[in-house]
Amino acid sequence: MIELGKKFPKDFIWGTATSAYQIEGAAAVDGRGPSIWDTFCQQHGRVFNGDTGDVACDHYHRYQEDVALMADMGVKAYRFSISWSRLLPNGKTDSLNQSGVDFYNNLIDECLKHGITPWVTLYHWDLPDAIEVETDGWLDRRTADLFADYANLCFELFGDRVKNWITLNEPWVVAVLGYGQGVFAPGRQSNSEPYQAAHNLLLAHALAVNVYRNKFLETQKGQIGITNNCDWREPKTHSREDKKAAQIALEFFLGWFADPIYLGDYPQCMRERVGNRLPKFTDEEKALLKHSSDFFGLNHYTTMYAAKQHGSSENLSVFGNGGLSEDQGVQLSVDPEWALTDMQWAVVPWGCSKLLKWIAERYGNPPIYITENGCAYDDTIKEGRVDDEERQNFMALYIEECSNAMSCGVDLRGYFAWSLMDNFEWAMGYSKRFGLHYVDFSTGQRVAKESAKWYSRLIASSNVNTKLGMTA
Ligand code: PNW
Repeated sequence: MIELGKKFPKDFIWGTATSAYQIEGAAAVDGRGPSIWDTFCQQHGRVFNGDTGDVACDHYHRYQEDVALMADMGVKAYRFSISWSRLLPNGKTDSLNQSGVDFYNNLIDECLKHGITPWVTLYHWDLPDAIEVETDGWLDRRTADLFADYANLCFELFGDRVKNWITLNEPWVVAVLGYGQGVFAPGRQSNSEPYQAAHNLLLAHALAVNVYRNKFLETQKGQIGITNNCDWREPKTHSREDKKAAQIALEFFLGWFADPIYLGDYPQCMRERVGNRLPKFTDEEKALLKHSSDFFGLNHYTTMYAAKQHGSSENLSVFGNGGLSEDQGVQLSVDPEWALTDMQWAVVPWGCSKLLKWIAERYGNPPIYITENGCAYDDTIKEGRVDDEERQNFMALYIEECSNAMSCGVDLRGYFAWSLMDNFEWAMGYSKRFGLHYVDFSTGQRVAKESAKWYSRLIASSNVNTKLGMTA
């Protein structure tokens, strides 16, 4: 383990990540307006056990304790998100909520006080409900403009101290799970809306970056980018068909969002296969999008086999009825030998290095930050101790593959563990534990799992200057 730490450069950024709706709670406290996740949770049968983010980890009231947990671990960076409707209850800049401003100011200052660099995500899925109602959410181009206004406000309020901005978290999930399968807010099912929503999300990202670069960059001197999620897709066999299927699957997953930013338009295979359900960018929009990310934010969790689909598109696991699997003509599967996490996601560490290399090759070796990686296990606490060996193994193996990719020339600059603590796992409610800290949701008590201690030692060892044998 100590050896593993030494493989990383001293300035490698080790962090932990969370998001607002998953941890803050205080949903109706101090003037916060509802988001689409608040209303989604109210709908019967949407979220496991009827769970909601009303209280969650009560991070809104316990943020000092939570920053202290990170300080104890020695993490260098904390990735969190701002709740748009806590800052702007109706989504628009005429509704500024001073308590929200105070909360994020306090949180940022608390991080800085402990030498922890804030990495702020502007949008982690919690669209103000007022916008959903008024403009039809991400199906509406006006939502992109409202996002840019909100982003502008955040740069103005917090940009003196925040130097690392992430516009959107995982627009793929918003599009596919929110508008394709309907299992996430706003709960719509369609085979065309995901493409429409994705298009407006991409424009929202580009508009916000444009605001930052034109108005704030010169004085604030930060960096801004987007975080996309992608699994690895391994060809199921060596056949040319399956290799092509894996490539198509990756282009539909990551290329959908990264190609417009790095290459100027949607992947060719998407334009061919989706036809007129895929919106087109104007030349002006293409120019706005191209080079609109200073770094490549990547959330990575798992791997599946891809094969050319023969016959009908039934039985397509998580990609079920979104229309997207039909569009790809790809059959996904997992190897029965692969271990599964509590999310039923396969543990395939080598998929991580393969994906990193694929990104480096396709997009010209951009600086990459893994802004999420981690796993859910059914952790239990015994006499104050949470022995989550599986999580330590998972992280050690994935981090080892990060190091392997770096020795092949991939420009990986940081790793953020998902998550700092157990939290509201969206449609799975509180039934899935991703945390490095165990949270007792009836009392709010946090307990460092063994994985948190392990991660802390890893970080400390990577700070050791091997030549001098001294700590940084
Ligand atoms: C990410 N999928 O979500 C999110 O950024 C986090 O908020 C979340 O807690 C974490 O990963 C764990 O789930 C995803 O179905 C949700 O492919 C679903 C998928 C991928 C990522």
